[in-house]
Amino acid sequence: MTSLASGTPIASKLDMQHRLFAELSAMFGREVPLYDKSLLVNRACNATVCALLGRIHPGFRASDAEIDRASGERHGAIRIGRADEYRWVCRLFACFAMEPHDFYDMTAVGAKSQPMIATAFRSVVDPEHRVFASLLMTDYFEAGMRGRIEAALAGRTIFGERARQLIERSERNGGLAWSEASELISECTSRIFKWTGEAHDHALYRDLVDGGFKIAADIACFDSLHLNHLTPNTLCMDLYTAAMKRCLGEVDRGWFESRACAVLGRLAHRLWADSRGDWMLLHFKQLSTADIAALSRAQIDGPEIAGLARALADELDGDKFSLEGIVHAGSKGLTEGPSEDTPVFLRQDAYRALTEPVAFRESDGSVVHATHTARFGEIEERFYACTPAGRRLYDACLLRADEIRERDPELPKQDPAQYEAAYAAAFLPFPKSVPELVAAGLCHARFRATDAGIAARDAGVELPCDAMELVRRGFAALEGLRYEDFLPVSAAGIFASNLQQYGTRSTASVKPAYSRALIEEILGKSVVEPALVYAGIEAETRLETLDRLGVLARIDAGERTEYERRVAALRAVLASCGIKAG
Ligand code: OOG
Ligand code: NI
Repeated sequence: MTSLASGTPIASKLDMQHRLFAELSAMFGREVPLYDKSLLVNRACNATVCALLGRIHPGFRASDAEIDRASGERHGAIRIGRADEYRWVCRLFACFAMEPHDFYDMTAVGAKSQPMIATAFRSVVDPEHRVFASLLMTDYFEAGMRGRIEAALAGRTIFGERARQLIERSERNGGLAWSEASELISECTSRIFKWTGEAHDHALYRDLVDGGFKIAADIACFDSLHLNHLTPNTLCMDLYTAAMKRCLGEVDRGWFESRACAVLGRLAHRLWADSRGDWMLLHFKQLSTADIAALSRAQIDGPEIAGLARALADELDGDKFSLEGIVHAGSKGLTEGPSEDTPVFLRQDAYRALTEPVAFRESDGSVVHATHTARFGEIEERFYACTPAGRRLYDACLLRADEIRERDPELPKQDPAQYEAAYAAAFLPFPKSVPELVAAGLCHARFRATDAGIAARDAGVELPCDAMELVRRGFAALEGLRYEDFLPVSAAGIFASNLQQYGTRSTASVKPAYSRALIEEILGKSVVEPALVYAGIEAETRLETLDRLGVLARIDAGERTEYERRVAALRAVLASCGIKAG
């Protein structure tokens, strides 16, 4: 452990990150009671999935701490008003080992456009939490409105003196002592990201909302970077969304039980067929391949599944889950992302934005009591990272899936089974298992030599030099890389869909164009290209595996050069973030 000049140990930035997110989650739970309830619902659903796993793998038991970890928050979203604030946010997250990843231009997504550009802060090599941080582009607006927004933002101070001092100290010393880290976390939860229920300039607020710019209103008239949402992780999206519908009073108990039975039955079937344990490896980071290979397997029958569904329904009927007295706008009822059977990128769902009271302080000293609708509750389930070819195929499938929704917007409600089948049909071109996805060049994986492979090499067996052939014959193994970023394109859709409002159009005389270079200039830092990281990890582990199995010298020279180029690109990214390779 490294220490400061005083000899005090430096806090691990990753540990600080876990603490920050635990405390943000506690803060958000106090601010938004429905979020707190949704965490309970999610935990109950994840515990049910773990119980199912325990039946299928009789040796498997998840401890309370493991269920907590699997159920925790995975991302948050904040919206920022000024470029200087954006740079401070970047410097703040760097104290928690979170670097900007990817450039999202929300102004250029057709009808879903918003006056925002964005990046996501997360750690490069050990991502657990992430924050989607967008910046309002005031030059998207005509001069008059632009001036009003900038004036409303000019007076605010998001980062106080102490927060800035701590960030600078962390930069100077390479980290903070725990006492300082705790202070910085408390700056985050008591000021920077705290919801105050106070705003200013109600006239501007109304004009922005009436003009369709609800997101700009959520930024320009407030004095903190309040969290828009925090998104926990589910082990089974369809079970969670059914449970939330039940708790929000949208469906009756009979509907819930039959849906839970169907969903758990489908999952049981998948887990049963998954002899390599890919699903468990993806959903439980703490489990190793050896742990999973050691698990025994048992059949589970219909009545047992019905029993699990009934027990969950009983639990959700308890007082703890009662939403009585909590105002809400219902669930969105549409899951974004790939179909249920296609394990790429991530799936997300949400409950709709809540209408909350806000007091507007006016310049003449008066107070206007009004409401604000922006904060919503999301949930996510993460799958595998796509290659560029996988991404193109995803985009093409999504286009077809969107057509199904547009053709008949009522279908998901009227005939969920038919809608699900049609949505899944749109994603048929995707194979559904990790080895097939990797073999088709659609998803990334990490490779390793197996004991059998090493024994064969030692025995002088002539091994093939194709990595997938080595996997097929058991000399190597692969593990899909989890996707750690945001849903392509649909981030903009997420802004819109939770507000029940579609996109915006620039009112500037010439719509400005925004670029990665611009966001890097604002941040004072280069933005990590996640595609290089996924491809680099895959290339590095492919080369290592082939080398360990003694076949590296036999692979095609062009292929080898390409993998080495990808490894060099990964190293360059890591070096630019101050991370040592290896
Ligand atoms: C951010 C929207 C993006 C996601 O999950 O894609 C996002 C926002 O609404 O501010 O959080
Ligand atoms: Ni989100």
